[in-house]
Amino acid sequence: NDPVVAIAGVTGAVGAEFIATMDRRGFRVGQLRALASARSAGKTIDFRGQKVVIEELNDKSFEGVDIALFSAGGGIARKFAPIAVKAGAVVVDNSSAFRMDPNVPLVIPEINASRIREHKGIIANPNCAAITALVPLWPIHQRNRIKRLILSTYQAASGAGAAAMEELIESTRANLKGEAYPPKVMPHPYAFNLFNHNTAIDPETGYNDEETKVIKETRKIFEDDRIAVGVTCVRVPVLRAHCEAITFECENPITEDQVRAILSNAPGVKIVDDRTKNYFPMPIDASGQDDVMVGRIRKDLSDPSGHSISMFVAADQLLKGAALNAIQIAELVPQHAMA
Ligand code: 11C
Repeated sequence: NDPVVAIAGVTGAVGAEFIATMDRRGFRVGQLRALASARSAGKTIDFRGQKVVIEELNDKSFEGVDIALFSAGGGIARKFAPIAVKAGAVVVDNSSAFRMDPNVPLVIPEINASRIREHKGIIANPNCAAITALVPLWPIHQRNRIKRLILSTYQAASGAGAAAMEELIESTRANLKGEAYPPKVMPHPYAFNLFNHNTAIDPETGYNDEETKVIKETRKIFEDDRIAVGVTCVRVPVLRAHCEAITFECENPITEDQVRAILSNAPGVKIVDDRTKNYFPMPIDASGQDDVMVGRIRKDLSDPSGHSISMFVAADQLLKGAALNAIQIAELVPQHAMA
């Protein structure tokens, strides 16, 4: 009796990775309901050797559904996730719509899988920039509380969707041919350029929305309201893996060897830190991989007290940043275990 699984947003970049990740992990699916906007209705997707016809997402889409995976943006989630819950489904939502709702668990399974059982129908998948930083920081935080965190992101096109990935490829091609390419999806030219994350800036704080999400989500996931977080989020011309330069200050002294020892056993983390070969985490290596790669682990020389470490991380935005984390959550809901 395998669960009936719906995917809302099946034609997007994350939707495609839901399908691939379910396949690769042997995620049990009795029946797949592929949901998207009217534009895609009637087309098909391949799932385990079968063609599945895409249906338009509507009020009736979730009847009989056990698990609904949403990657369709905040507006769609706000409208349809409550309908799915009412129909009896457990929703794992990738958008930011419900993340800060106190009744909604915000879950990275390596950190707080136990929160899943408190759900009231919706479980939120965190922001990808938050997931990328927090997977390796959590095991350190547990042993030696991180009281201050400063991170700068180098975010890939995939975080802005399949159309942004396309824009990166097409604008790079146009540039190399000496042709003009007016940006369509991104606010600025993307080829051979980088810019402030393409979300609104809070006029008072000067922080963009992505930065504000990382700050709030870190505190919720770590269940630590006192952690001081400073973030700068930047979009770079990379296709699908986010990188981050991270510096953190712990309550007690910490050495780079201690960090290496902790991270060498940490779930979801792979150390890539070869100083002799100048080989460290790169988006090209992180793409298609499940683990968050961590390297450049070193003492933060701006803190002579020895409480601070700097490091550089990379993770596939579409996998651990989105589809993989959501499927890991779905694997742990009773509807998957017991259907
Ligand atoms: C990006 N992290 O790379 C974003 C995409 O809050 O889930 C997803 C935004 C979110 O642009």
